[in-house]
Amino acid sequence: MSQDFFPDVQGRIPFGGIGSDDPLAFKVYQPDRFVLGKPMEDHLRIAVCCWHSFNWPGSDVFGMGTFDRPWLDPRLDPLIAARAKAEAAFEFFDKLGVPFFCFHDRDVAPEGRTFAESTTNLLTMVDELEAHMQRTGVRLLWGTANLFSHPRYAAGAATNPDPEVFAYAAAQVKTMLEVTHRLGGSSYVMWGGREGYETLLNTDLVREERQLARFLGLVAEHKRRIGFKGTLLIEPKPQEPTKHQYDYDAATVYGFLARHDLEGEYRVNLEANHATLAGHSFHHEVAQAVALGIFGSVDVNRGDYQNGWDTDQFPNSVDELSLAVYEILRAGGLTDGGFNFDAKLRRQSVDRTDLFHAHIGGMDTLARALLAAATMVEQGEIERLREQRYAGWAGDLGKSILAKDTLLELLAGRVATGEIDPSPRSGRQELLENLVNRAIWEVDSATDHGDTD
Ligand code: XLS
Ligand code: NI
Ligand code: NI
Repeated sequence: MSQDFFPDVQGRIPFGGIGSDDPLAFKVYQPDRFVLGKPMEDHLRIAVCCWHSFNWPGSDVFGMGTFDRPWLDPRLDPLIAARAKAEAAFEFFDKLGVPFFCFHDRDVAPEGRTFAESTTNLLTMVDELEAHMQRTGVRLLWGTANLFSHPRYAAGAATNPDPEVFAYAAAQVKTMLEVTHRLGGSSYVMWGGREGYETLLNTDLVREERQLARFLGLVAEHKRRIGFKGTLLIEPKPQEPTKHQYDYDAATVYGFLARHDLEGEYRVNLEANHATLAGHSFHHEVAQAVALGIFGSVDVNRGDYQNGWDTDQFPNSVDELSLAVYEILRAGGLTDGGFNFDAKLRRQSVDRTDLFHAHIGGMDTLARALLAAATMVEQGEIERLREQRYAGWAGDLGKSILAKDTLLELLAGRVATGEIDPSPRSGRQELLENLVNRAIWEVDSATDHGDTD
């Protein structure tokens, strides 16, 4: 089959520059443009996700699918449909020019009547994916198992009250981890969509925590057994579909890992809209994960400030993303992580070409954010002010406190004599915010002039 599923786009989406009025050209994203010593493409490691973009028909809780997706036609034989879906997806990746994709087992292959049949379907499709990957050069950023759609997982996977469900989920993750390894994935993601509760009245928190820790331990052990060198990632989310999810946010995940001796085994895959659902900014989640040493990868999207659910929209705010990208650059940049578009179209975006508009806009937003963040790093003023703010800790008093060379009594004595008498200093927040805006606006004028250094 070599159907042209996206006939409106012939060949690769070109770089048009900020002055271009071609809606199907990048305005800022230029994969080979050098930023802080490496190509933009390697900074951002952009991935397209298979679930929202290829496996979702545009349905919501009130209505059926709206999208024009011939590969999702329920009248097709499931494996023929899966093949067409893979063709469409790789045609899209290739035309868009992204280096990576991500998928769940069930996004690419239909669930069979038995576990064995599901696995056979998956492995059949993995052969196809492998061929597409070789043909196009598109690589796997991460793989994951869908442990939330099937009715068996209604009460959770690892945290299910029934150990048989735990075992079933374990079998599914084992298979998908091996598939990810075989396809050369950079990492493997665990999103515990239903690892939480609907009501505390039927929930044993102590047991469920122990089960989840055991599950994560088994996965880490299997990773070593098969020699998979990629990173295991936990994707925090506070709720939805459950009322409460155990992997609430980065700090909660870190506490859980530390409590269960799993530190060093897992990092986090942070999603922008999950941060806002947890009552944080995305900037906070990234900075917190970096501070805890568990930052791994990003699911990039945005929420709607008037809605309380995961609207998973494509990102379009350079102001917000610049701050998150700045934290990532400060931490040394992405290593095996990436920016995966875990984002979906609106239900009225029924044309197949809308998928291009969404990704082009998201990639340009990310690229602009990268340039702004790189300017902040290069100018160094924000870091200088941050360091200056803590300068006292490099002096004798600060050092002796941290070195545990002091006692409350000694400190109190020095304060009592008036030797220590602190005076308030400006936190300079407005100045810092102006520096951020200046970096963003500088990018504006640089791209206006077609400056490519
Ligand atoms: C859902 C999650 C999910 C994970 C992968 O909210 O973001 O899409 O990224 O299972
Ligand atoms: Ni996600
Ligand atoms: Ni999400």
